Amino acid sequence: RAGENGNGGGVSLELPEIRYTKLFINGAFVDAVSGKTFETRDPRTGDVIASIAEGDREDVDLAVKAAREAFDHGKWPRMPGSERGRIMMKYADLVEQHAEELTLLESLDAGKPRTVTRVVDIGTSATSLRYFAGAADKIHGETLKMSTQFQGHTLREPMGVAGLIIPWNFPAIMFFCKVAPALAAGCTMVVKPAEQTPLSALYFAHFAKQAGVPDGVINVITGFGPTAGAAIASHMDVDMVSFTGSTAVGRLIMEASARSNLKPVSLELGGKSPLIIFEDADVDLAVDLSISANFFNKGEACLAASRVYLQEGIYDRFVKKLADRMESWVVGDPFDPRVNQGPQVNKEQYEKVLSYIDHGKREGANVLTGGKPCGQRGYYIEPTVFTEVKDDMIIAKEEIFGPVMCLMKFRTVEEVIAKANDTRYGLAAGVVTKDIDVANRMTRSIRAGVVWVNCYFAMDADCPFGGRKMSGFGKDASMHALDKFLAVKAVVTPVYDSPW
Ligand code: TXE
Repeated sequence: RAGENGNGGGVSLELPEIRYTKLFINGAFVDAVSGKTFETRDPRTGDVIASIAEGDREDVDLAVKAAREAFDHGKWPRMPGSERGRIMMKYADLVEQHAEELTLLESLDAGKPRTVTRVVDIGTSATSLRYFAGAADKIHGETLKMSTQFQGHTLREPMGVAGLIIPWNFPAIMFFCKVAPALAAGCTMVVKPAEQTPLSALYFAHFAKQAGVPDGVINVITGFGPTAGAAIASHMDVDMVSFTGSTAVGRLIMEASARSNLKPVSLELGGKSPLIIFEDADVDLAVDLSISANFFNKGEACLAASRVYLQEGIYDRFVKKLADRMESWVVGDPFDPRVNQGPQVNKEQYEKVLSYIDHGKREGANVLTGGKPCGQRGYYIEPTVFTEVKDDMIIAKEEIFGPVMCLMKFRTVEEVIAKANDTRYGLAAGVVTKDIDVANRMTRSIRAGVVWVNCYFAMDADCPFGGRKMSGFGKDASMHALDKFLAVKAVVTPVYDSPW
């Protein structure tokens, strides 16, 4: 039950030894030039897990130099794609062989339920590597007939040195979402994991080397955003940046690009996605989807559907069933297999979510479930459902990034289309209905990167992922992600005496 087990870590188990805590530059683990370190903490307790090297501008310079050398003169961009693919397959095998250890690390650092982490976070990482490994030898151009005097073809060449800046909510998935297509394309890279969750990226760097990825191709700089992250975004020798994080920092990344070398950027930012439930929906399915769309990963998901719109005729039935279902939802230590929801990632996020819950109460929304922190220690929050939410309340407009669901009513299809699109974001949406005509109308009308019908969070390596409007632009996953890391070059030659 919500709150009952939010006790800040009662499960004892053998935690893995933290083996990698330094920057990874040119194939070696090294201290930061400044010698500084920062602490990564266990969200169950707030206690320190390990001290990690704190990279800054000088370290980024060294990493970019190594990546530049590996790109300009190294083997990786020049080897046959099939060979890159073979090494990437080996890399995926290593991730899978160490899945248990990686699962513990990721669950510990990010406060994720261990059983889910094994399948979702670590499982998906290996899948993503294999997907792009298979693409590495299928990078084709086009032939261009042009006029009778000329013919052309296009080459798709690796972009160069990629800067990959990663958030803390899915550290492993986001690492491979960006690293795997960059590797397949033949790029070299400097990766900056989030300061809240630096552990898994350093292990992934180690496995890359073991798999045979040459030195300098993957460099990992742990450290903070305004220092290490900003140094990557403004670096004159970084050829592109792929970023996932907040909309505010996305803006800084574009500014840094504009002020430095105009590097292309792709941004995967925040969201305030709608889940729209029509009267004819299967109410059990609708309740299940609303729970996973809001409470999966304790709501720390850019795709979370924190605006749930219910057609009038289903509202009361839905609310009753949802309240019943939440009775068996367990918040607590993510290492306990019965637990559905772990702690928020850190104190800052915990306080941010609680302040949104306070806003909701003050603005007059009704608390159906939750509404409070839970447990004695750590960053646990009860899964919170607000009813009677009005469109202009702060909780209905801003990204909360925590376990908070807002329920709102609507009458007609036209009305809900307008409400769904009345947001600065455009990341995802869900529609629950048995009526194919309504479903088709909704999928065509909603301005978002993905619209799920009778499902939510259905993701795949082959399914493009990325938003519109202030949710950013550019795709992760799918062949569209590979395209980001490739530059198209047209090559033209004259043709004399063509018979055509
Ligand atoms: O994100 P930041 P924060 C949203 C979510 C969350 C809020 C704040 O609403 O509550 O953002 O989270 C690096 N130049 N999302 O503050 O700061 C930073 O070190 C370059 C949604 O943690 O955007 C980290 O590696 N890089 C999101 C990464 O950016 C900088 C996931 C993300 O951190 C930088 C995370 C700078 N000036 C938060 N400043 C999603 N789309 O899933 C920070 N960083």
